[in-house]
Amino acid sequence: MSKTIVNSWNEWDPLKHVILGKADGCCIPAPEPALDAKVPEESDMKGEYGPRTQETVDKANELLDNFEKILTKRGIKVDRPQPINHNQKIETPDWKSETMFGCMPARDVILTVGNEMLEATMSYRCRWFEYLNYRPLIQKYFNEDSNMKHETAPKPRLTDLDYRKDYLSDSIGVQKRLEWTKNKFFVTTEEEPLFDAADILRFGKDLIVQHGFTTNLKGIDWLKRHFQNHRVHAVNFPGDPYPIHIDATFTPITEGIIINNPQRRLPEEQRKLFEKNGWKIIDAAQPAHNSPPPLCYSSVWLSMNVLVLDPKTVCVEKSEVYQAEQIDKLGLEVVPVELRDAYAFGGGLHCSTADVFREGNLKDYFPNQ
Ligand code: DAV
Repeated sequence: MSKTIVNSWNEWDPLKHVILGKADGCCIPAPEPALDAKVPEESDMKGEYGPRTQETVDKANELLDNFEKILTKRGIKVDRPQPINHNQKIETPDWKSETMFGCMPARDVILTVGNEMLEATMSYRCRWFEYLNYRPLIQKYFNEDSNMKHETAPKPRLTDLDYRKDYLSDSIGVQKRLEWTKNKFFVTTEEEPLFDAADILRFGKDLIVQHGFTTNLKGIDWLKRHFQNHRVHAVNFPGDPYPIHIDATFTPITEGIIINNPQRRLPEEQRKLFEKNGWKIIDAAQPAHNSPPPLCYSSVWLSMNVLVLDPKTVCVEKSEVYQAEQIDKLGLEVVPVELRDAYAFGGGLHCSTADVFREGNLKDYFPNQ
């Protein structure tokens, strides 16, 4: 038997091996239908695209390298992707895109479930080829671990049929957006299965998946059929005008406790699964900032985008003092990690990482369904 390299069933078991993204060559992608729906109307990014400045790349990489050191010191093996040139035109028979995006948020692309690493379909054209940054690592795991499964979801066509034209307007307004997202009228249609890996949280036998801009119901159906030994649950969070990725909205911080964005509460009906099984869903603390850093897609709620190292230890972004205080009061150790100046490259501590190995086996945390 070869060595087990890939094994991770949930978000909180002791982390031993992780992929951490890089900021190299990251581009602000050119306009495209799904992306336009996500960039907030008042954002400083509207209309901008092309490579980010070397100065901001260097700063983000300095912080990411430091994050690597913190993890390594705690005995966690850290692997880094091999960045491809993101600043090049790409195309398929169906579309062209001026640039790609980058390889900082590894979590968006790779979903690890047990011994399997699954490359998500992704839902933006500029991110269609993003898996290539991670292929050297995944190939290595495949070669070294004879039990590891390398899977890739069906590549989507991403034609205009995948996106609702209603979202192309520049002046929808937050009120209308909130109404639409509450009614699950998202930018992506049900043309074909779509999902980003960061819409999925792993709770042993149960996978919790956010239905929103980046993951559609067909994508969730695909996941159900793919993970036949799991129970796959769709959730949605009214109150979020730009619902992409679950990890600034709903975050398990240890077994039994989830922090939920108080502006994006899980609807009553969907809370039952957690409550019936003795899990607590509590409001997350307020973010320490009133606005995101410059040229950043994500909201201030990256405050909740924590990386759990083990059931008693949580990495929290260094400036997020309220979030740190809340986690500390819950009796967990907080490891502060400075990363705010890397947020613009694709997210926070959870986004920038993808699990390779956590101790522990497949367990049923929700026996009462
Ligand atoms: O609140 O902007 C960010 C999630 C990034 N993976 C937000 C969601």
